[in-house]
Amino acid sequence: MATTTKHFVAGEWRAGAGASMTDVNPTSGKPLAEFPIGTAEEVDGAVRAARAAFEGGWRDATPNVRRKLLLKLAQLVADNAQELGRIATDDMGMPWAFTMGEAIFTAEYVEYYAGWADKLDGATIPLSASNTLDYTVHEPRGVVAAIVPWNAPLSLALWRAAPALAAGNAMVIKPSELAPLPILRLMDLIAEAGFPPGVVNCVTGSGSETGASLVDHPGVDVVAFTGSTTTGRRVAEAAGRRLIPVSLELGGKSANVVFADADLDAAAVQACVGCFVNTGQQCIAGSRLLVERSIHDAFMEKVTAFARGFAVGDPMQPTTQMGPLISERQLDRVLDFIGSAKTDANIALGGERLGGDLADGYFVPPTVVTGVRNDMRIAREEIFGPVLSVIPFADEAEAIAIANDTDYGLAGGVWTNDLSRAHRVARAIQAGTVWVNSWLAVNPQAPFGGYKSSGIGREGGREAIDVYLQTKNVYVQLH
Ligand code: TXE
Repeated sequence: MATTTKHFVAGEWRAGAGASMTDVNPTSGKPLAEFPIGTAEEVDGAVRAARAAFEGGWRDATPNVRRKLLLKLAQLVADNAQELGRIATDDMGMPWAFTMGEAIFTAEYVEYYAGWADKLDGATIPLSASNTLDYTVHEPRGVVAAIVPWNAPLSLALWRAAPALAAGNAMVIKPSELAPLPILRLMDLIAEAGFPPGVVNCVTGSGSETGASLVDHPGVDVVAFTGSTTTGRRVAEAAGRRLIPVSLELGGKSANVVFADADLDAAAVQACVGCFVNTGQQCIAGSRLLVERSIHDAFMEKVTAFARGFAVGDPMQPTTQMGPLISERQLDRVLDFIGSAKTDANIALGGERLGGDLADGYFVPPTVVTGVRNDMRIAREEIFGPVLSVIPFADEAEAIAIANDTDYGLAGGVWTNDLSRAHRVARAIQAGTVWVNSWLAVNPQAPFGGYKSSGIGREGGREAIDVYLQTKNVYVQLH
């Protein structure tokens, strides 16, 4: 009998009042838990709890109090990395070795933003008017709604929560209906760290009911959303109606460009890792591999040889490198994309659902599709699966044109040993992150976010805090 989870509101666990949904383990296809679908009334209760906490003292908590609480939380997340990792692996299928690492890495994000809590200083501004003192202060906005996806639930929740809390806001988090459990465990750690009741609340449920109620709630002052571009547009429309700021981290279709003069062994490894990690379910997947025509065949031999060696299987095993897709729906979607390429391109590796011991889960192996044109569906839409679309190019100009011929602009990569070309191409790629001779690196200190339809705003670095703050200018007439 699967356990039934609760909402976390005003520092206490509250049973759901409405219907529930089943959370499924994607490795076994078996139910893991029942979780309540937060109703509009429950969302209202959570937003009111956040507002009460904000106005009842949290807004005025001194920066060093916020810093210490965040440092405590970072420590708890790191100390509980094994358990948090196991919960995430059961819930969404990323291998345990990686979900544990994700928890430890995410603790560093929280530490980093703890450091910002007491450094959000304003300015004194010299005016042309004499006898006037002018200064600015940055104030928290109030209640932040954070809508979180399933592909890295813990880190994507804390990438939002850490800067929002460092800035002095209260929040309501809505986890994805596909992987709510790591975030519910995080609520225990938030309480244990000592955050006052109501500062962080969590309401589970569907996007159409719970998520939409939260985004539309008049008590929400900022919406921070990570998810698909389609839903991101809906969220931005709702925020636009209420004229509140929104930060959107959306999808991608990133191009990884490999020139003939690159270190081809390193490029082949990273082309695979950058696309297949987390079963391709990452916004920064290097899902379009652009290869200079003169080295195409030799390079693709290296890529397919490495991809073939990926250990796919039970994500709780320490040697597993790739687990299942998140759901049966995602499995069907990925197979449909692969099917769409079968007539016009060449499936060089993978392409079929895995059976045998893995037949109950949603497993697809690393899949390499060669001979792809950039106008094909697999090259244009975000697949969110382990599918690498390989597109040949003749020269630098063509590579840049193909890389930028997309609605998305989250990331890009360039592999070359020519220093000038590396910088030229990095400058030309229209994306929020460009990796040179690497792929996948993200860091708390560095901004991360999208150009074009990949989003608005940045996570990481000082910039991530701005959306959670508003600036007040104070004029003081001196006599
Ligand atoms: O995403 P959704 P889904 C992409 C990826 C994937 C596809 C679908 O291509 O295959 O999106 O995934 C909440 N108002 N990414 O359906 O719908 C929802 O409950 C408010 C890329 O899971 O965008 C969940 O909490 N909230 C991405 C969150 O939005 C709503 C990560 C994301 O769900 C809502 C995830 C509404 N109207 C998917 N509708 C990335 N950038 O990494 C849904 N939600």
